[in-house]
Amino acid sequence: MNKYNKYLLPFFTLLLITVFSCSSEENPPVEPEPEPETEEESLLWSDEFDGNGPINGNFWNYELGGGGWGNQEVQIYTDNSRNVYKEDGILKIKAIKEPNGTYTSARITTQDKIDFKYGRVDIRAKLPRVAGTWPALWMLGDNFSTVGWPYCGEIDIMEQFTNKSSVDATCHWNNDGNVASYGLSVDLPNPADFHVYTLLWEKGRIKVLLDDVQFYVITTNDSMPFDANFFFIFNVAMGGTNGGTIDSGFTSDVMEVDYVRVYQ
Ligand SMILES: [Ca+2]
Repeated sequence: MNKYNKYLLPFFTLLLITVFSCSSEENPPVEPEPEPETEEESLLWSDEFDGNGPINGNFWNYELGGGGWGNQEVQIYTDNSRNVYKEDGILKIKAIKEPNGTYTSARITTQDKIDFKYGRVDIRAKLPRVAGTWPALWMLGDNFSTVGWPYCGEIDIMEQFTNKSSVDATCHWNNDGNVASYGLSVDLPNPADFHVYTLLWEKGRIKVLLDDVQFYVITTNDSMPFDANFFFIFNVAMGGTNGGTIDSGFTSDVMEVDYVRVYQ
C-alpha cells in the first residue's frame, strides 16, 4: 500500500458510511415481500355446489356398482338422487341401508373432465359419524385407465377409517412393482362440524393441512407418479377392511361438501 492510499482509504470509508447512513434515513425500510405461495395463486376451478338438485355433469361422473369392491366394502354405488344430490349449496353423498338389507351410496369423479397438476386444493366438508362409514376425498392420476393402480398414483386428501375423531392423508404409488404408501393421521376436533381439508401440491413435495394446519408432508421425486395430472374422487364406502363393522342400527349417514376449490 503506498502512502496516498494509506490516507485515502479511511477517508473513502468515512465517505461511504456517510452516504449510506444518509440514504437509509431518507428511505423508509422496505416492506417484506408477501409469501409467493399466496401471491401468485388464482382460482383455476371450483365447484361451490350452488343450489339444489343434481350435480354438474360438466364436472362430475357417477361411478356405479360395487358390492365387494377393492376392500370388501359392501355399498353399491348409484346415481340415484337419494344417494347424491345438492341441497342449499351443499353436495350430499348419502349412504343408505335399503329395506332389503343392502347399502347404497355414491362415488363421483372428475375423470376426463377436471384434472390438473400442482396447486392448492381446498375442500370444505363435514363427515358422516356412524360406525362403518368410510368417506374419502381423494385423487388419482389421469393415466389410471391405461396404466392402472398404483402406477397412476393416488393422493388421499381426506380419508376416515373406523376412528371418527381422526382423519388420514396418504399417498400411494408404485415402487419397483410394489405398492408403496405413506400416510399420517391427525385428530379431528369437533367431528360433527365442517372442516377445511387442503392439499398443497408442488414439484418435489406434497403437503396436507387440516383447517390450515399442516400435518402431512411427503417428498416426491421423478420415480414417483406425482408430477402429472390428477382428477378428484369423492365417495362414501361402507364396511369392509377400511370402514370396519357397520353399526347394527345404521339407517343412513351423509358426507357433505360445501365446496372444492383449486388454485394455481
Ligand atoms: Ca357451497
